[in-house]
Amino acid sequence: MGHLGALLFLLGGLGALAQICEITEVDSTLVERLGQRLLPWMDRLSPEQLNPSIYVGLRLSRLQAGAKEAHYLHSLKLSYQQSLLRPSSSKDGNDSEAKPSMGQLALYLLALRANCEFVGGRKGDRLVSQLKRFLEDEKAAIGHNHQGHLRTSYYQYGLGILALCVHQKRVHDSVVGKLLYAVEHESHLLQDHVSVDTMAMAGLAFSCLELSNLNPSQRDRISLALRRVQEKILKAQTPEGYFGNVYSTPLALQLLTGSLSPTVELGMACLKAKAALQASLQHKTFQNPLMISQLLPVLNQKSYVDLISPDCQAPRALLEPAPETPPQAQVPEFIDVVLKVSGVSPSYTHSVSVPAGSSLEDVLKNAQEHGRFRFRTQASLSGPFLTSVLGKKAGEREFWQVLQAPDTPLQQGIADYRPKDGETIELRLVSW
Ligand code: B12
Repeated sequence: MGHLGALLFLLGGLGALAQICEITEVDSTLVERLGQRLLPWMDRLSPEQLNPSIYVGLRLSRLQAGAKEAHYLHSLKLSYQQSLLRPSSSKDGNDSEAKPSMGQLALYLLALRANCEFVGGRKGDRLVSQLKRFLEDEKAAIGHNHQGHLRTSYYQYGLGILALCVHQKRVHDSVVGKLLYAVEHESHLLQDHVSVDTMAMAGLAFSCLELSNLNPSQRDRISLALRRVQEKILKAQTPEGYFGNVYSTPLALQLLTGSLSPTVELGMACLKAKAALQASLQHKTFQNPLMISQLLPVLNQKSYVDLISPDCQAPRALLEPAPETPPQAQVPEFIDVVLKVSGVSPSYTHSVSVPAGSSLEDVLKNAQEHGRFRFRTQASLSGPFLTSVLGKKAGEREFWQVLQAPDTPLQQGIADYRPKDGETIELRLVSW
């Protein structure tokens, strides 16, 4: 067991293990810097750019954005109510604005709860019915034999159940049953890079159901599934200490923090994860606002499950905008990046020259401007999602995977990843 194990064993005896997954000693300037990175996003109020996850993350943190925050929630309410409650095909035939997905509606409901509101009234009830309908449709898509495919994902399915749960809205046992089955049999949840995130989200939904006792006849099955999720996440710990990868670690820690069955093994794993995460904060690994929004609650010892009874009076420090860094007047250094596309014919390989520090999206734009390369993206809460390359659109259950050649999938999207000189980036059409 070693010294560390012995210490944890002792702490366990003292009942202190439950807090061992909590991150308490992070430098407050590092946390503040994370919060500051969210501020510019709070000025982007177009329906495409509004992101309820940012609001949730901030409210569960120890930081606040002053008047901006209330204004942001107001914009979220206007946008989500308008698009969700508008009939599917408006009279003017202009229905080009996509309606929020199941997961986006769920995040919106979490945002309301983060402001200590319960959905209610006629409009609120319609949103709840809509989310329940989404879940019922997905349940039907999975089918009796559990072999069918969801239109969204188990991640969004879990998010939907969690959002209804924190509003104390009961969903049918059969809806919860599909998520339980998926965790019990797990094959559907194990899609490489997304499995820990999905497991964690399912676990957060189960934690909420367990605490709220909304589905009493499934109580034992829920507790067992929760333990199973915890075990799977612990097994997915990398040698560096991350659960899955650095970006799934915040959600995993949200789940483990609230664990009702702390063990020595859990304590050791969390200590390692905390150290790894703290090192990554020093290295500015968290730039994406969605990722920051999932991390901030963890740095405040909170999780989405705390939205069952949020503390809206807790003191939070006011965020000041980050001081502007003066633009550098140097002549930019150029780098060469090789862009390779497989899965299309004729195949495509081309070298692109861009200023050092450019994002992969800049590389793609440059290739498009100067050659036959073509690409399209769709806005999402994580940023621009690559949907089509060289005229080939990813079909159902397919996506354009982004890799560093020869075979390493990137852990960031095209807007965030900054290739280095001489690197080869491959875009590969794959099924999931
Ligand atoms: C499900 C999922 C996928 C599915 C999405 C399709 C589906 N079945 O729904 C698939 C497998 C296709 C996928 C692909 C990718 N993913 Co993914 N994905 C997720 C997951 C688990 C849930 C997303 C979700 O539903 N959110 C909730 C809804 C309400 O939000 P949304 O914005 O409406 O959801 C859409 C976007 O998230 C988009 N999407 C999914 N992944 C990514 C990644 C990026 C960078 C972008 C811009 C968009 C995007 O698909 C969702 C459905 O339409 C998250 C986990 C997490 N912690 O957030 C990872 C996550 C967002 N993905 C990630 C990554 C890295 C990718 C890839 C870049 C991997 C790669 N090397 O190719 C690709 C995207 C490439 C591209 N074409 O642009 C990282 C992002 C980390 C970061 N730094 O931002 C996450 C956090 C996983 C992780 N721990 O590494 N993903």
